[in-house]
Amino acid sequence: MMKFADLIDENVEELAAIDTVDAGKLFSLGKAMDIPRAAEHLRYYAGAADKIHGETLKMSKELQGYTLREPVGVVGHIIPWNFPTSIFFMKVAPSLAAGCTMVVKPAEQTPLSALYYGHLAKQAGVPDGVLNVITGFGPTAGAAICSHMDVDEVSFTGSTEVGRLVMQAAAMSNLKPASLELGGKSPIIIFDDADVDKAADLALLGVLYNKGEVCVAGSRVFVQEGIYDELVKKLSEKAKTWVVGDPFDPNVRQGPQVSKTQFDKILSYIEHGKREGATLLTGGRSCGEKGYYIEPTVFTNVTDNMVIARDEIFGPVMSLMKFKTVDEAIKRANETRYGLAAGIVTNNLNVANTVSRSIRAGVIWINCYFAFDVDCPYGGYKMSGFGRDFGMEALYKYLHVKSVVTPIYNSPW
Ligand code: TXE
Repeated sequence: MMKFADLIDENVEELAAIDTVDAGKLFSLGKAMDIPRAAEHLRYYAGAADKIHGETLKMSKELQGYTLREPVGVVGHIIPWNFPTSIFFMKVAPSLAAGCTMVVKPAEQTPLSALYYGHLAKQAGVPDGVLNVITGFGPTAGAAICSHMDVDEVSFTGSTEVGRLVMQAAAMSNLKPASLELGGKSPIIIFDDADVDKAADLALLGVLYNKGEVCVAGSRVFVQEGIYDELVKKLSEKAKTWVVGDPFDPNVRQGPQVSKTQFDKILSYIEHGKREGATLLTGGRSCGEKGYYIEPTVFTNVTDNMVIARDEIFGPVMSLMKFKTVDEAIKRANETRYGLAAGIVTNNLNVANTVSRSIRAGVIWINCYFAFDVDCPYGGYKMSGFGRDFGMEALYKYLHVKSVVTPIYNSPW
């Protein structure tokens, strides 16, 4: 795994370029974040590989008992297209360290880097048959993994709709455990005491990062009434300076959407928002003559029941909403079928503590957003799924606990 990480470091530029070509991701970010972090994740779990152990049990009878942690066996990993490298290693690194073998299916839109990683794994000395990359479409290759009788566990990241199918197929075949990381409609709550300039930057990044194709995108922004007008002004100014264009250009902050399907879906949500009566503060259209580029889009006057405030758009579209009290913010932030992430912007410790414990979501970022770390478990509540990636939680996901028991004396047991 250490050798595998070194080979990734040696090929950063090429790997970042592959994900840019495949997914429209910013080359600069791939080079600085996605690819080096893949190597970091391999090293983190490589360090854990020789520290996997069970416990000695205090049994109630005259028995001696201990647990072993054993690899679950063959794992099927199904990867989406928005982070082809990061999600590949989010799944592959802990399952390799756990001692599992695996079949990895990248998304049909972005299969190239996964194939490259298969090649690097071989070069690094990962034995044949341990890390298998199979490209293909969801309903065929993906579904085959989920219903296969010899796949012992499936780990899926993708849409909530397909998450249901994955679980169904797992249940109907060999009852393999499934972990699901699905969609989101995450809130960012900005309180009156926030620095308006910084809060506007955070909110914009929260929804525009990776052109909004992020499961934890902070697409519902709640702003307390005292700073609402000032924040709206700042957002409008800043959104206009956000450069959209060629993802290889270092000055560009937002590349093209991944596919025509995604591009059309986002534009149709924008039209829906206009029809429902939300006000377009900025953006709202595609940009340029060619390619799937969409303007950074901010809607104001959004109500909680509008479709743009409820559905995952998965694009550069923010819904801005005003609130009065802490209780109101908590209640409205929780009024979603999803529960992946939430952001809180305040300097008031009591407010930060209260809100972070009251939001039903797997990760809460206080005065930051996208603060991912390999040591920090990550996953959903509610219809955002279950099971945790990252941290030691992810390693345990790929390990069974086996109990071993023996009598201490020559007892009648
Ligand atoms: O996802 P799919 P799509 C959300 C986002 C996006 C929407 C649709 O809102 O607009 O989903 O994207 C494989 N059995 N997210 O249609 O279909 C597929 O081949 C097994 C959020 O591209 O869920 C791909 O590898 N596998 C999300 C993976 O599932 C199947 C990231 C994801 O594709 C399958 C992506 C099947 N029957 C989209 N059908 C996040 N949580 O980050 C498809 N797949």
